[in-house]
Amino acid sequence: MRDQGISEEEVMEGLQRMRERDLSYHRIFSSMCTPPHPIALLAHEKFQETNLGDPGLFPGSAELELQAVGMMAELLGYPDACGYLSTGGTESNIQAIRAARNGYSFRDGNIVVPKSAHFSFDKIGDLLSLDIRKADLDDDLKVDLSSAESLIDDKTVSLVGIAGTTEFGQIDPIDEMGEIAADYGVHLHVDAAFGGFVIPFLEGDWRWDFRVEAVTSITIDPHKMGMATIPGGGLLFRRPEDLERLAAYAPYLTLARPKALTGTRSGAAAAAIWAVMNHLGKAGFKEVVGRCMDLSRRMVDGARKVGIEPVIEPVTNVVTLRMDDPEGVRADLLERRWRVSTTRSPKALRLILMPHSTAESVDLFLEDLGDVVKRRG
Ligand code: 0PR
Repeated sequence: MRDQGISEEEVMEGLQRMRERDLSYHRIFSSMCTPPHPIALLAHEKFQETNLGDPGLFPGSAELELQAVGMMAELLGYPDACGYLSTGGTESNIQAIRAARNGYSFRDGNIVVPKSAHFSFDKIGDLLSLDIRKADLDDDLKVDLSSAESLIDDKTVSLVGIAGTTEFGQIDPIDEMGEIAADYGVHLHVDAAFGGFVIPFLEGDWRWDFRVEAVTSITIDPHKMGMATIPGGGLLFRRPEDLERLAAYAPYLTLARPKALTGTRSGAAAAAIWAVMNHLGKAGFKEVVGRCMDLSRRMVDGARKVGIEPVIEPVTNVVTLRMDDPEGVRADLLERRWRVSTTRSPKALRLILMPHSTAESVDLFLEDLGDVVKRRG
C-alpha cells in the first residue's frame, strides 16, 4: 500500500482503465451470468453496507431475506420451505450436502451424483471427506437411473439430481430419482443453480421441485438467470430440522444460531433478489425465459443451416453444437471477438442464451460461425 493516498479522481481513473479491460456481455455466449436487472442495481446500492450475518442490527434487510426465501419456496412448489441466501451455487451445494451428512453419525459416507454434476461436488468430496460416486448418463445426457441406483449403499447420505446441467442444460428425471431416494431412505438434493429461474417458466410441466415428495433440498441461483447482483445464491430445505443441522453457536451476535457458511453476508444481495422478483413477477420472468428459449431455437435453426446439429434439442437456454474440434472453432471465434465455451463428452461448442443475448447478436454470431466452419473445411 502507498504511504500517502491518491486523489479520488486518480483512483477512479485507475479503476476505469481496469474496467475497460473487462469484456462487456454482448459478445459473450459462454456465461451463466448476465448484467443485473437495473432494479437490482438500485436495490444493491441502497443496502450495500448491511450485513445479514448480524440481523438484529439490520432487521429490514433480514426481512428482505426472509421474504426472498419465501418467494423462491413458493416458486419451487413448497411455500413452507425454509433456507437462506448464500453466495451462490457452490455454497448452496456444500451446505445442502453438509446438512444431509450431519444427519448421520458416520463420517465416511458417500453421495451419488450424475456425471454431469458441477465441479462444486468435487470440492464437497474434499471438504466433507465424502466419496463422490458418479452415475452414468443416458443418450439424452440425463442421469441413468439404474446406474445411480447401483451406486447407493448404506453409507450414502444423498442422491443428487441436476435441474439444468452446467454443460448441456439438461434436466434429470427428478420424479423417478425421488422414487429411488424414497426406497433407500436417502436425501434427494436438486441442483437448480441454473435451472431454478428457468424451468418454472418453461412451457410444459416438469416435475422436478418440492412437488416431488422425496426432494429434501434445492439450490437456486438468483445471480444466474435471476438477474440479481453477484453474489446471490439460494438454498432451500423442505424440513426445518435439515437447516437446523447447519447451525453454529455465536452468543455474542444478534443471531445466536447462524446457519450460513459465511459469517458476514451481503444484505445488498438480498435486496437485489427481492427487488427483481417483486418487480418482474412470474409474468416478467416468463417473458425473459421465453425470449432466451426463442433465441436458443434461433441459434439451433441457424446452426442447422450451416450443417451443424445440436447434441440435444435445447431443454433450457443452453445450446450445444456437435463438432469434432470445438476447441479449434472456439479459437477461431475468439479471433472474431466471440466468447464461447466447449464440452468434452460429447464434443460440442456450448452457447448460453442469456437475457443479454439478442436476435442481432445471434445472427451476427451465426454468420461468423458459418464462415469459420466453411474455412476449416
Ligand atoms: N451448479 C450448477 C448446475 C452450476 O451450473 C454452477 C455454476 C454451480 C452449481 C456453481 O455456482 P457458483 O458458480 O455460483 O458457485 N455454473 C457456471 C459454471 O461453472 C458458473 C459460471 C457463470 C461460470 C459465469 C462462468 C461464468 O462466466 O460454468
